[in-house]
Amino acid sequence: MTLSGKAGLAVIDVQEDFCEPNGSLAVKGGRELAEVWNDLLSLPFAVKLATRDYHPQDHISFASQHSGKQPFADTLMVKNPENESDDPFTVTLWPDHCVQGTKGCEIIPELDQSKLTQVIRKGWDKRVEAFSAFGPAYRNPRVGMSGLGDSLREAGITDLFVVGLAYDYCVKHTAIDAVEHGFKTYVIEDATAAIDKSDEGLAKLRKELQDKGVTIIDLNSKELDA
Ligand code: VGL
Ligand code: ZN
Repeated sequence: MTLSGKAGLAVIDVQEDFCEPNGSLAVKGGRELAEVWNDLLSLPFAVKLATRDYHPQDHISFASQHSGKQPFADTLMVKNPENESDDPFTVTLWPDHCVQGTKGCEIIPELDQSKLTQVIRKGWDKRVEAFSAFGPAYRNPRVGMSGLGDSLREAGITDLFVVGLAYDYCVKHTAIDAVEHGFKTYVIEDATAAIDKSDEGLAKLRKELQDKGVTIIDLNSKELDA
């Protein structure tokens, strides 16, 4: 295929809080990928979007909002705020991160934002977790959707390439959602970094992505030939 015309690139959550040295939820090896992302942004994708995790201070995913709960160790069952009988989700509780207006919420300066066609904010509804660029995972009814599916379709995009941070959370969920929204979806694995870098963790992640219809490629793959 040729990238031009029908392919979009989604650069997920390349923000200070997901990067060393000061990020509250830093992914090792994240900031070092900036050059790779900038190179990808130079390819002829028709849409080049970045996302920002964009939480209010009292977001439900912060352990600090739940007394006695510890980040990473504890989870919380979260219902669809618009329909208590929709499937609830068990969410991991995190350190406070990507709070609107803070340094941690900023896109890292190493990313060349001048190449972006759009920036999408997610995670702004304090009632729900939202790993995916398309919005939270509730389906009945959908809540807090970003409108990304429609805007990509209107732009004529059929294929979406997903990179950024973190591979095992927001990259994963954006890619799985993109398949559900009908896009031929690729994760460029060497343009992502995971929180859980264990072999077992990565093997499970790859299988889950492939089972859901996501194609895992790398920077040398022919799919990226312009
Ligand atoms: C993310 C955990 C919490 C991510 C966002 O961008 O992968 N992970 N919020
Ligand atoms: Zn978050």
